[in-house]
Amino acid sequence: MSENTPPLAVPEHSVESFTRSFLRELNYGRGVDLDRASANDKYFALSRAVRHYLTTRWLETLRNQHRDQAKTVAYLSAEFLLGPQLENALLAADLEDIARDALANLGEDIEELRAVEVEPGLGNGGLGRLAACFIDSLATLNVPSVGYGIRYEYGIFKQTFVDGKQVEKPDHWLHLGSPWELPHPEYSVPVWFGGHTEEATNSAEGARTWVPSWHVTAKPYNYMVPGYRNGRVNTLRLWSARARHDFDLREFNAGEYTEAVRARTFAENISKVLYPEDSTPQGKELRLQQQYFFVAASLRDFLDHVLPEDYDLHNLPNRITWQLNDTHPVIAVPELMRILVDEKGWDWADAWAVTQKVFAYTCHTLLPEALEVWPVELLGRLLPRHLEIIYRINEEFLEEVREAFPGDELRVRRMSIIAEEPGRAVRMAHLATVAGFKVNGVAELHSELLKDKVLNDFAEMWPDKFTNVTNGVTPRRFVRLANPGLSELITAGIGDGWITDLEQLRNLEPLADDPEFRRAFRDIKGANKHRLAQVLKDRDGIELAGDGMVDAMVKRLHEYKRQSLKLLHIVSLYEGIKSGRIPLESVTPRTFVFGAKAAPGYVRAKETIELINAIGRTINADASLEGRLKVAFPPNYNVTLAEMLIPAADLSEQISLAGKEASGTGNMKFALNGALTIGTDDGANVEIRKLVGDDHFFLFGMSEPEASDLQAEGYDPGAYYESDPQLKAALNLIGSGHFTGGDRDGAAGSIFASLTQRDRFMALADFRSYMDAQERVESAYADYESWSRSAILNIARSGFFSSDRSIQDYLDRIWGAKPIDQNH
Ligand code: CRA
Repeated sequence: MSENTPPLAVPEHSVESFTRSFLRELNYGRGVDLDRASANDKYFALSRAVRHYLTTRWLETLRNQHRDQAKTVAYLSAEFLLGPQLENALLAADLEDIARDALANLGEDIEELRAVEVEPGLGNGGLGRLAACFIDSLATLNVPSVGYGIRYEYGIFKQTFVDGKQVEKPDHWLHLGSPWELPHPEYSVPVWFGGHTEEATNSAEGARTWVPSWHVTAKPYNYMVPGYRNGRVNTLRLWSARARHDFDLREFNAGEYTEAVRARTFAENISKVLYPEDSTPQGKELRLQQQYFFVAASLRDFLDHVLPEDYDLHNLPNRITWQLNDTHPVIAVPELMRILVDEKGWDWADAWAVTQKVFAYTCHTLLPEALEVWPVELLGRLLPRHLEIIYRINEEFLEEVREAFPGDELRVRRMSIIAEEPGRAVRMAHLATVAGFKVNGVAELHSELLKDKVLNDFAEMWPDKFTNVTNGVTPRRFVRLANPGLSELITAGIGDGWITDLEQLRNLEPLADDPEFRRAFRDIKGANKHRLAQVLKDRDGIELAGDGMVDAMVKRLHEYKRQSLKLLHIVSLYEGIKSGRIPLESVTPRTFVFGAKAAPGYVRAKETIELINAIGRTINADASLEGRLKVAFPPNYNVTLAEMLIPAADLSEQISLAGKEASGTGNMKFALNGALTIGTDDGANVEIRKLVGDDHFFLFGMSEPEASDLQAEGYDPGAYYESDPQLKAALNLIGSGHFTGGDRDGAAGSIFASLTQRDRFMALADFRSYMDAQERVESAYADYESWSRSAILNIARSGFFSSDRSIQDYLDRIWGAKPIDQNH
């Protein structure tokens, strides 16, 4: 569109105008009358009508971006766990009431149409959801930015339970189409793989020529990312892989029809499915193909299409930061070097100087086994030129190390980008740390541990490179949309400024002492529990324990997160009641809610799911516990369910072993919705506790230094088992097969053995302290008046955990903080 084209007008914000848009979309877009329209037709027409209101802003944003050539943040992420789009678009466009009324006038219920949407589950857990919160905040904060990722045809699997065991079903989220994506099949980027390298055709120092052997085409799908009512609509650009040509004609003519089609399928596999691993790297070739695929397309997109043709790339650091969301996109580093040296003919030193100023790296883990490593053989076969570039980066880097620490060859080996043992492999976190101008952790404790442990050698060499940006969550989705009752109450109390300035929640503090306000808060919590109870009943036939406490542990299933410790608490309560040690009347009525997917290949995690379900079955079927204890484990925990569940929770379980959870973001969502946390001193729990205050947080367990000391001394879970009779009784009950129909060999036996013999994440060591904290929870909850005061204070003091604040920190500390050499 030329600069002079008059902008489209935003359609009028009225029921009439919206109705017209809706019907037009139904007739022209779907080719049906209202009478004959399916729910999907109506959902599409509704979504498209909402989109009209955002499109003008979107085009404006793109036009301005093109005109201003302002510094842009490109968020490179293999995952964006977006959640339902319609509600967010309605909110951003300020159309919630108008759309509801328009549909009601036509005899339609907007809630029913909303239910048609299949959420795009293009992420595993925290990391992917964080990316989605960040692009929301980037748009709301008016930052010129673009998200780049992969349009997986299949997102995170759909979890079902069969006999209590997890069974994965493919998530074909696109089977009815998606009204939110705008494909541009005519605009595509080739991505090359394989082959060999040859002597360069240009004379640049360090150049080689890559002669690749096969390629695929990356086709973009654009998604609107609307800011909250600020007129900005950013773009999320997800790439889909297509075979370069429909058929190889030679093969086709020779009668090799199936062979030709097979090659096509092979290429298109690249964007077929999200790897369902969380905090575990997938050393699979296809995974590396995915990474290079989206990164190469994204770099090309920016360099060839966003920048003006005559742009002097020496100025790139003023124009862009590529933020690397964990190591998944790190192959972008050698890719940019390759473009600058081999294609543009820059000398190596010039190219490296620019490359080092445009990438910043966020690390999301502390588990050493979660750091990505690519075998040299694999990387060299798939991307031979990139491997050469990595070798040279490493050579020069190790020279620097030797200069800084003469004679310290052990250090050189530790820091090398290339690991020698067990096989030669590229350590992607090292490459990211060497190339990035900043490296950040995702919570204070995590960033400290990165500096002191995981990346300690690097922090000693470049102390200024390291910084912290504590994670955050978007208050639009996780308070305003998920909890309309609470949002209205807050707005009635302090105005609606909190939606974009979450620190304003502080103004709620005095209201925590107002009995009226507390009563209103309790009513809302009660209504949210009823809403949850209804949904769980309809969806899964699950009953809650009356109006009792809702105690929630929702997150990926992982040993370090310690769902097993939660089970030990439940079983110990149960055992205590059954043996008469705990009087039934003294037990707080409560429903333990779990939500957790296990990676399909993670056996222990799947056994834990089986055990949760087995324990749940036993407790839920026990008539004597009716109205006291329930275990609810709805399958397929996702963003949609999170929005239903979190607002209903009283207690938030954040019980990882200290030093293992990088941040956690569920913990923030719960606090913001007025749940109290029972948690270890881990990840962002540390900051939550500091802000809300010790009196309003149930801390338990070893600190990180205590845990690592105990590990170093030699941890013996057997000693805890033997010395704590209640712990022993709970474990024995599990081990005896009591919950598994007498079966001691399957999940129950395996988890019993692993906890008593190895207990890698020291659940047994923290058991006693956890039980004590649970007792404090019970007595605090008995005074629900004072509990609700604490809950309100949790909300009032959690404004820090807005992703708007995180993005502001990224702007201050990373994207804008480092003065960039204009003259380079
Ligand atoms: N699994 C961490 O474990 C953190 C998120 C987002 C994780 C969480 O503690 O809140 O990232 N790490 O920063 C990760 O994916 C590759 O590492 C996560 O989601």
